Amino acid sequence: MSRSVKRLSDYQPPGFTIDSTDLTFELDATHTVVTAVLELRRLDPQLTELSLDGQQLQLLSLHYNDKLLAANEFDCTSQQLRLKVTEDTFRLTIRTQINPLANTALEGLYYANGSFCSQCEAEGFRRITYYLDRPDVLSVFRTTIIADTAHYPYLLSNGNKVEQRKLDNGQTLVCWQDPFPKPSYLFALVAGDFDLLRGDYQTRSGRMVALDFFVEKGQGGKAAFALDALKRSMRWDEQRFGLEYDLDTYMVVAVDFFNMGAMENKGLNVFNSKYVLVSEDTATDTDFFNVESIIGHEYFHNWTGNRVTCRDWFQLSLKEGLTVFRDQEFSRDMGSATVNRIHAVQVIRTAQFAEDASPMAHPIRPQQVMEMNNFYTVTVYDKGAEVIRMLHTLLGEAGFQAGMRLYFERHDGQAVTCDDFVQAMQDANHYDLSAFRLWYQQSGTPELTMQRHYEPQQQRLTLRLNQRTAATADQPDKAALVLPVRYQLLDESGNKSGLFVMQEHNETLVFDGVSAQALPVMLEDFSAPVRLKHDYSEQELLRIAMEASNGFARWDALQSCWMLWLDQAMHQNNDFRLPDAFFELYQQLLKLPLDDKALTAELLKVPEYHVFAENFQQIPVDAILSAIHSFRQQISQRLAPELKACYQQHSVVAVEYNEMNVGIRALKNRCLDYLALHGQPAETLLLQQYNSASNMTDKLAVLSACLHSAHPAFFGLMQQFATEWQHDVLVLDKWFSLHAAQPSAQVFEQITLLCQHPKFSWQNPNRVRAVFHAFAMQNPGQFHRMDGRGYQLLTDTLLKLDPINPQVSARLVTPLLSWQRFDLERQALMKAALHRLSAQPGISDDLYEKVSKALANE
Ligand code: B3K
Ligand code: ZN
Repeated sequence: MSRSVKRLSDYQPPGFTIDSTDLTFELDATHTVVTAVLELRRLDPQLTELSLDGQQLQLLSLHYNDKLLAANEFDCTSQQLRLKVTEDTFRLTIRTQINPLANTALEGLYYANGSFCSQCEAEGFRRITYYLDRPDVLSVFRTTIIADTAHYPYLLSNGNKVEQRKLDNGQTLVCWQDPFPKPSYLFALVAGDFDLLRGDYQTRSGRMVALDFFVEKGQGGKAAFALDALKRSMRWDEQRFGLEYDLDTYMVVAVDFFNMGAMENKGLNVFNSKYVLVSEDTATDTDFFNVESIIGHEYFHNWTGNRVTCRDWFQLSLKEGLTVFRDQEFSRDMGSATVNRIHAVQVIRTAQFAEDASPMAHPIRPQQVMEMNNFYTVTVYDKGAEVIRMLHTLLGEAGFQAGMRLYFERHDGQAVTCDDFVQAMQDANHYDLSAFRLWYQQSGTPELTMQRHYEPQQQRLTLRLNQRTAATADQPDKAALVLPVRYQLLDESGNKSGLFVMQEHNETLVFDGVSAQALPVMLEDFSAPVRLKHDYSEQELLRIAMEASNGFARWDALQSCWMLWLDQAMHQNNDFRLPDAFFELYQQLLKLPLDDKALTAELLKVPEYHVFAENFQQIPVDAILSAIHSFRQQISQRLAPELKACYQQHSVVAVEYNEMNVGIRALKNRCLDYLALHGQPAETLLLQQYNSASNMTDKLAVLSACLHSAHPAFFGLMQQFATEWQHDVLVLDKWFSLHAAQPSAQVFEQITLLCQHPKFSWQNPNRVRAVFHAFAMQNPGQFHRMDGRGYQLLTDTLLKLDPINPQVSARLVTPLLSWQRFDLERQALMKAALHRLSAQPGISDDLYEKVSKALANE
């Protein structure tokens, strides 16, 4: 195993490039032969040796121009193919053999569920043929696929189909040509038998684009929403960013075996079927939301990622941060803007802040990497999107769009860096962004402290702001960052709002002519990804929650209240009672919900474990869980009549997925979640909703309400659900997850049973995640058990999974890495688990990189 670390500072431009890549695949599940004809060109005349990347390839033959090379004329190791080169331009013909069926890592070309599928980002192409497998080598691809017609009627690759013919031996040959030069990570190949759902789209310049969705046989009807979402994405990108699609066909294939959500291969997106196939009876509103947002995300990559790509993998946020920003803006325009922002902020405050505080801390542009797949992180993606959002805040929509135009004008067809992007923003706006660039280099979560000082004589309010970023595992020293701080001053004499751009460690913001009651609401809409420490009292926070015009500010003030109350609950041994003013606020929301019902449902929610946990350096697991339990009990008891009335008022909703229906369902099901705590009397309500539900959102809401309230109806309903849905694996995944989140020791036997379920498969990432991600992330009580059983279960799982699929195992290990954040007993147990992993011979680079970092400062 290589175990070598690559550094951004070692970047060297490529010495050779590949002008054209002509690939022929003779497909066979276990013996696929790939013939690659590469036209190479030497860029650095000093170089006399060419080195191509390769992994797990069997070389059959190698030609230099027309000459077959003998084994002693090149050097072929498991990672590389090296040969001496004398000419400036030459052709290599490389024949390799691969075994797609044995490829359970699902990286490169793999065979699963009767189809061939590929995943090349980040470095999977080298598992297909020897190549310059790096994003700054752009080549024009032509791909010929030959396969058995009966089994694989559809043979797909990037670009336009230029040839299709039947061969004599029952095989078909199809040839694709992609006119846009692209790096190898955007290559894709799919072969199989599918249902095909077709649509079309007329671009604003009048070109017709064929939209083809390939999905599992019999599932075609479930792709209609995704097809529509694609059309909405195409329209939106034209209207908001002025960007139009560039090929004649846009294909989406949905497959069951996939390591992540989806992949933006040029003209041929591959999706996890979970993010394409939805219908009201099988998918929840959240599933619908995710389909639309991921369809949008992959589509938006066509410009931000494909037309302009990354110079090297350290620049990943160039395409991911920007494309997440774009998909968030798209979702915001499609649904409740406030709730969308709340959800995005929650990802930052839980998962991203946790990553910053972990041994895996890294800036949005990492400086060193062992396994690139480990850096498709919430930091690179979501914090990356926050950095783009800050640029948008500083420059405004018009300035930002001017920057985007200049970026494409300068760099269309190129592989560039994050600096190139910021430079385009800077030059288009004549705005000095030199200090801002630190966001790309510095990891960690800044803490912004605000102290108020009021002088009654002068009617002057002074805010003293201080920013400080604590050392992270990867970087000891931190400097001051540029923080755009949006604020609103709530004052009887009228509200003022504005933007304050903080640059130094300490700055002051002065408001004149304001009353003693004036209340500054800082960091509105989470205008910078920081932790805000303020000195508000409970009363003031509740005032913001009731009076602020901005829905996000109201929600955020309530979040701060919950932290105060958790603190009090912990100090009062759970004798703590939530204040009357809080109940009044909830009462009002239940009686008179806001127009935005989804926001009302968010306001009525007690934060989850992870939200509370992220506010502690050392996480008091048990205290948090028992406080959450007590808060929920108090709400359900004290507000029973209001909850019931609100539930009943909103119980009839049309099934269709749209903003209004989604909001009503969210509100109704929030009430149900509290009502389920009423034990036996709630049973009728629960069964009634379950049995009359016309959609999966309402059905699943009953199951999860039963789960949260440990309601005895849970097991009966789960059985009923399993019988109803045993044929549909995507629905069954929800059932797996609910079982794995069960907050009692029974969960261990249950998980053993789940793994023996006929539909469970260790090879399928969705199944594995449904069980074990749910267990490790949604079952904190059992995962963090003091007897170590939870950690042990996860470790056993990782040891079994790592040889099968390292990408999935390296993702699942995350909760064990942060052992330093727990009490000493748990620390010892978690470290023991990590040692078991690191002692395992042959552990993957993926897992090794994370485990070794976690154990580095033991
Ligand atoms: N670019 C892909 C992610 C590839 C992950 C490689 N391990 C999906 C996306 O961000 O759109
Ligand atoms: Zn992406």
